[in-house]
Amino acid sequence: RSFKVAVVGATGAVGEVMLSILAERNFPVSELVALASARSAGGTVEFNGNQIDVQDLAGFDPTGVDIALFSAGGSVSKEYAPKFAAAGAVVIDNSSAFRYDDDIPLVVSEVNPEQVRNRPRGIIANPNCSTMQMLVALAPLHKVSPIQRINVATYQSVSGGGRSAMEELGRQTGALLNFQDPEPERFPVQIAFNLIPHIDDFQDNGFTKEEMKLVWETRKILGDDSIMVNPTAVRVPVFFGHSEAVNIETETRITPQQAREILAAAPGVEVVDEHKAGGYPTPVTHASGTDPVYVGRIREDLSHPRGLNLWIVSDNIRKGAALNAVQLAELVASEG
Ligand code: A2P
Ligand code: 11C
Repeated sequence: RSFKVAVVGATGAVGEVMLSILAERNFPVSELVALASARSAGGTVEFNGNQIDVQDLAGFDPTGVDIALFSAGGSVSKEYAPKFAAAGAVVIDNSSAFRYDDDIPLVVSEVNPEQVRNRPRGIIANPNCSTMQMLVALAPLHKVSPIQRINVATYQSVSGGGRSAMEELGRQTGALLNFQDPEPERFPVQIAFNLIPHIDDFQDNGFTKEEMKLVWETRKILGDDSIMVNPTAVRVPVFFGHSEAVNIETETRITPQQAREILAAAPGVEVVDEHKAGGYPTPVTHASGTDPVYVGRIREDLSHPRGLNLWIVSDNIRKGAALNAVQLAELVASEG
C-alpha cells in the first residue's frame, strides 16, 4: 500500500529535510502534497528529483490525505492538525502544541514505538530535538539500571530556530568580520562568536521553556514521573547539530565500559569514544547531515559513586526532527 502524504511547512528548515528523508528511505508515497503559507504558494520544492508545487495551507482541503507531517510552528499545528485528523489523516506533529496532552502520544522511534498506536485524536507528537537525542542515548542505560537524576547542559545549533536563525548567524558573522555592527533581530543578543543561555520563553520558575521541555518530555517518554532532570539550554554559533553534556545518576552503578557496550548495541546510537585528539563526536565532524546519535567522553563521575558522564551529539534537524517524524510515519504505515 502507498500513502498520500502532506508535508506542512514544506519550505522550512525541517520540512525540506522531511521531503529528502521520505525519498531517501523510499517511504511508499502515492502522492506528495507540499504545504506552506500564502507567502510561498506558487513556488516549488524538490521531492525525489521532481519539482512539487507549494500550496497555501489555508485554502487546502485535507480530504484523502493519509499521513500529514507538520512542522510549521505551534499555532499552525493547533489550528490545522485537528482538521487534518478529522478528515482521516494521521498527523505527526513536530511542534510543541500537543506534546504535553495526556491523550497525545510523544514518541521516539527507538524508545517507545508501541505508543504510536495509542492516538485517540489521530495526532502523534514528535519530541523536541534536545530531548530526542538525549533519550536515544539514555533509554538503553535506563533499561539496565533506572535513571534517577539527569543533569544536562545543551549546546544547541541555530538551525533549531529555523531558516531565519541560520541567516542571522551567517549575516552577523559576515558583518563582524568586516568590522560592522552585528545587529541582532531574531536572537535577543548577538549570536555570532557568542553563546546565549536563553532558548524559548522564560517560565515563572526562572527556567526557559526549552529547559522545561527536557523535564516534561523525558518523564512522559520514559513513563516515569520520578526522574529528576536539571537542565540548562544554551544556543551556540553552530549551524547544524546539538550537543549535550549529560550527567546521570542510576539506581545501581553502570561503569563507563558497561555503558560503552550497552550503547554500542543500542539502535540509532554510535559510540565515538577514543581518548585522543578528535576521538569524540562534534556537530561538524560527525553529526551534521547524518542520522545517528553519537556518544563520546563516557566517564565515571568523580563526585558520585553511581554517576556517569556522557557527551551526546546529533543532527537536530534529522534525528531531532525530520528523521524521527518519518520513522513514526513508517511505524504508522506498517500497521497495515
Ligand atoms: P513559508 O515558507 O511560506 O513561510 P522555518 O522553521 O525554517 O522558519 O520554516 C517554517 C515553515 O512553516 C515554513 O515552511 C513556513 O512557510 C511555514 N509556515 C509558517 N507560517 C505558516 C502558516 N501560517 N501557514 C502555513 N505554513 C506556515
Ligand atoms: C531549538 N529545540 O533548538 C528548538 C527547536 O519545541 O519543537 C524546536 C522547538 C520545538 O531552538
